[in-house]
Amino acid sequence: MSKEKFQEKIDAEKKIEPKDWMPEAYRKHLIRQISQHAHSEIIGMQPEGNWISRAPSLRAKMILLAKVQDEAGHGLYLYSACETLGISRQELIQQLHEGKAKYSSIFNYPTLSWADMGAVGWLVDGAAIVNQVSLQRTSYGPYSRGMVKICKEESFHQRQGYEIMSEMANGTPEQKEMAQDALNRFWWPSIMMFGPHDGDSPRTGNAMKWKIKRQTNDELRQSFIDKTVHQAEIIGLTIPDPDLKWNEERGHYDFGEMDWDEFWDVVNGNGPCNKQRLDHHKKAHDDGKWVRKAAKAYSDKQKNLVKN
Ligand code: BYC
Repeated sequence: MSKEKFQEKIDAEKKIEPKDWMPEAYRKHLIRQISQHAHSEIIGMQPEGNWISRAPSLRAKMILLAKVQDEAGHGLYLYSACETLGISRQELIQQLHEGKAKYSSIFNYPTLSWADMGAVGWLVDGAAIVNQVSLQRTSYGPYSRGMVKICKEESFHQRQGYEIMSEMANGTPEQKEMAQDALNRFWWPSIMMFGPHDGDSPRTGNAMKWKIKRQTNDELRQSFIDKTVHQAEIIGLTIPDPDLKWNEERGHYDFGEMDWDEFWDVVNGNGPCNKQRLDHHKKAHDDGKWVRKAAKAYSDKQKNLVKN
C-alpha cells in the first residue's frame, strides 16, 4: 500500500490494524505515545500506592486499593496494544529505565496528605478522561479499543476523587484547608498534563493528520477547565488562578499562563520526584526478576507438554 492509500484509509475513518501496512513514521509515533501512556499508568500507581496503608477507613482503603489495581490493568492493556506494533515489553521497559521514554509529568509531584488522593482522582483522572475519551476514536484499532475499556474505569476513579474532595471540603475547617491546599498544589500540574500549547507541540501536526490525536492539546485543556470550574464551585473550593474568568464571547473560561519552565524541567527529568519514581520502578523490576523467570519456565513447560 502507498502512503496516499494509507492516508485515504485514515481519512475514511477506517481503523488501522496490526497486520495492515503502515508508514514507519506512523508506527514509531504510536509506539512513542502508547508506551508513554502505558508507563504513566504504571508509574502513576506510586503516588497513590503511598496512601493505601494510611487510608482513613476500611472503605477508603478498599476503594483506593481497587483503583491502584485498575491502573496496573490499564498499563497492561496499553503495553499489549504497543506490542502489536512489533516491540517487546522488555524493550519498552528498558527505554523507560534509560530515560528514552517519557511518562506523564504529573506523577513527579509528591502526594503529601490524604486530600491529595482526592485531588489526584478528581483532577488527574479527570484530565486523563478528557484526553482518553477523545482517544477512543484514535485511528489505531488496538489503542482505540483499549481506550474504550479504560474510560469506563477511569470515570469511577474521577468520582472517587471528587467524593473525597467533597467530603473534606464540607468537613472541619482543617479538612477544608487540606482540600484547598491539595487543589492549590495539583491544579497547575494537572492542566500541564495536556502538554505544550499547540504552536509549541512538535508532534501535533502528524498526530492530527494520522488521526492518532483527535483534538489538540489546547482544545483538550480548555475542555477540562470548562468542566472542572463548576465542580470546584459546587464543593466551595477556589481554583488557584486569578485570571480564570468566563468569556461570554468565546463560550469558554479564560485562564492564566502555566509555568512552562517548571513544565519542561519536570518533563526533562528534574521534577520533585522524577528520580524517586524511576528508582522505585527499577528496584521493583529487579526484585520481580525471579517471578518473570518462574512464569517463563512454567509457560515453556506447558508448551512442551502440548508439543509432545
Ligand atoms: N508529561 O508534541 P507534544 C494516566 C512531551 S494519565 C510528559 O505535544 P504529543 C493516569 C511529549 O511526549 C496520563 N511529557 O507531544 C491517570 C513530547 O516528547 P517526545 C497519561 C509530555 O505526544 C490517573 C514533547 O513533550 N496519558 O495515565 O503530541 C492515575 C512535546 O509534546 C507531556 C497519556 O499519556 C506531559 N504532560 O502530546 C494513573 C495520554 N506533555 O515524546 C494514571 C496519551 C508533552 O517527543 N498521550 N510531553 O520526546 C497524549 O495524549 C500525548 O502524548 C500528550 C502529549 C498530550 C501527553
